[in-house]
Amino acid sequence: MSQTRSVYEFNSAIVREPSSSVVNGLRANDRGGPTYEGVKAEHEAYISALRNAGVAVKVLPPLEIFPDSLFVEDPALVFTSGAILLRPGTPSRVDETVELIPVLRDMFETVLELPAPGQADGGDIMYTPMGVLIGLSARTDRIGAEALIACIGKLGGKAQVAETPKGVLHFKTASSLLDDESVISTAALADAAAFNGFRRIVVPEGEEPAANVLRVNDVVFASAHYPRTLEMLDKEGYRVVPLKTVEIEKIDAGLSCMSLRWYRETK
Ligand code: CIR
Repeated sequence: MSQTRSVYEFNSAIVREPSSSVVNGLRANDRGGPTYEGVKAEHEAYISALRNAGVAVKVLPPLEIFPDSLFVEDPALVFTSGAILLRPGTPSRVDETVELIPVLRDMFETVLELPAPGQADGGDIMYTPMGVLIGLSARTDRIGAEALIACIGKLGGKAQVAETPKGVLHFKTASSLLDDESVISTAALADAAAFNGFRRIVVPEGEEPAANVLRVNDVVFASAHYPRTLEMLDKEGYRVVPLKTVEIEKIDAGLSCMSLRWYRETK
């Protein structure tokens, strides 16, 4: 996994189309479910943004029996050197991994499996130039995190455990990598030891969901409806691509959740 390119340089991605069952997606607080049409529109704009950023996107078909399966980031983890099938930490999502096995075997020479009994969701995992951070959460337990560190080691990488703030679904719900030196997070993660050595940008109070941005090559995808965060990122010199996330936020999702991303080496 030793590489000279940035961890946010991607030329390949996998996404999965939302199914009409997305209206029943998991949520911690019910503020009314999303509409299928609304999610679909946000998903289509996201695919276009990935393509505009120079990424080849493989679009998988919808899976009616898995309402949350468009959040393809959670059941697997991908690197240039191989893929890891995770063990999602919530019962209704566990078998999403099965659906990904043939896809990943087709696209990667090496596909590892996180061993039982640990659990880990991709939403808790952040690539950084200093190694991979694995946030412990209600979805990712310590056994899963330790087993994942071993899997990442087999692919030539290193990883360490971090803490996810209480009441937050995933580590990356509250933080994201912006560039090789900088992270953006909510105030709850602003002093996190995991980010020692990084420049830290904190989203304004009231705009917490805006901490889930997605750096892809030269651009930063950010939620379109958090004006103070958008202005901050713009002032910091980032090329921001604002994307609507109103519907997916109703089921606790953000911009990183909707893809698996990696740099595929051509032989
Ligand atoms: C879930 O609770 O699993 C979905 N409703 C949201 C998943 C969001 N995924 C992510 O942040 N990586």
